Amino acid sequence: MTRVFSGIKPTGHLTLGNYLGAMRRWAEMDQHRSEALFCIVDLHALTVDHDPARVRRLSRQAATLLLASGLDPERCTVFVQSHVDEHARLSYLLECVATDGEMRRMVQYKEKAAREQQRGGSVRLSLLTYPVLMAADILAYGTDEVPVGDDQTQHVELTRDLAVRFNQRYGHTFVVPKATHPKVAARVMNLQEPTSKMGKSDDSGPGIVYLLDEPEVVRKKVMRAVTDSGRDVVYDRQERPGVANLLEILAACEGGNPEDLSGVYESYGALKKDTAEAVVEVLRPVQARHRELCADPAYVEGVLRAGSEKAREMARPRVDAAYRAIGLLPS
Ligand code: AQP
Repeated sequence: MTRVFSGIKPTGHLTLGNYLGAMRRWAEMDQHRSEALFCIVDLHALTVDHDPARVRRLSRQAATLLLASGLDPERCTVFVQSHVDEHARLSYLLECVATDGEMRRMVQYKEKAAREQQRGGSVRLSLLTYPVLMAADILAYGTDEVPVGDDQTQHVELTRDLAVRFNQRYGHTFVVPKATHPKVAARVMNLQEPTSKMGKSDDSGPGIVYLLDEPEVVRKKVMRAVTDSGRDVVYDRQERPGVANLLEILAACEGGNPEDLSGVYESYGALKKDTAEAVVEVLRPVQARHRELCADPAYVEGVLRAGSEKAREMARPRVDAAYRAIGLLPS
């Protein structure tokens, strides 16, 4: 059976981008057709300036929202990265396979390091090395597929390179995984800055739809989305990024494709109105289930505890094998 692994970082409140780019597919598709693991990758949240209490809060919220979005613990494993030591154990070995140059080429590192410096902060070493930890997250489980938004493509490519290199040098140990992306909305853009990704750790609130935004807030944000000069509704990501983003969001919510929808609308206003309603409807059941789950935190904790135990059992043999293969004595 295909093995699937993916994760979500508790660095901010989860967004429509996280949902359409990743979470929805995990719930609707991946958990039904594969042996799937979904992880709150909390160690990754420590790579930038962070508040410990906030990371704890966001980790619980992310777990609750993953379940609210339809992940079923009977069908998949939901757990927290820091509860399974194998991730950090394997990460060190992979650091001994990765090169400094390859880490510095990571686009997210360059962007986030620049952002930290602009804010006057220092750049943590873990920001440079975290793609190796991500590779460990994936490789520890013999993962075949990594369902992600397209901002993660480069990191999955690095994971493949490290797996191949390790296997060539030390003997076959890891499955070489591949990234999978949704057909539509693989990169949902910020509504106020449609050439930038809608990211949960961005500061610009009005351009970001959060999964827990009230319907009125969603409507306001979508109705105020930046569109492009011109009047006709055409799907052109280069020339009309604002309209293209709305068409993609609408298509993703309704299950169509953005090119077909572009012919349906005669004004930006009508497109925004339908997009806003489509987003409200997609979020409605997630928010309702989230309210129920918030009333039962012990259930969520139980799911995470059981998930960690299962994940540990799955990861340990492969990580132990990697320790032996690279030349370390068995304990
Ligand atoms: N805008 C997006 N469109 C499509 N997919 C997206 N994903 C994230 N944003 C979009 C996908 O959601 C999954 C989890 O993302 P993450 O937690 O690894 O990272 P993030 O949401 O991108 O947030 P960061 O890194 O904390 O901050 P920013 O946003 O500033 O970079 C992934 O599969 C991701 O592709």
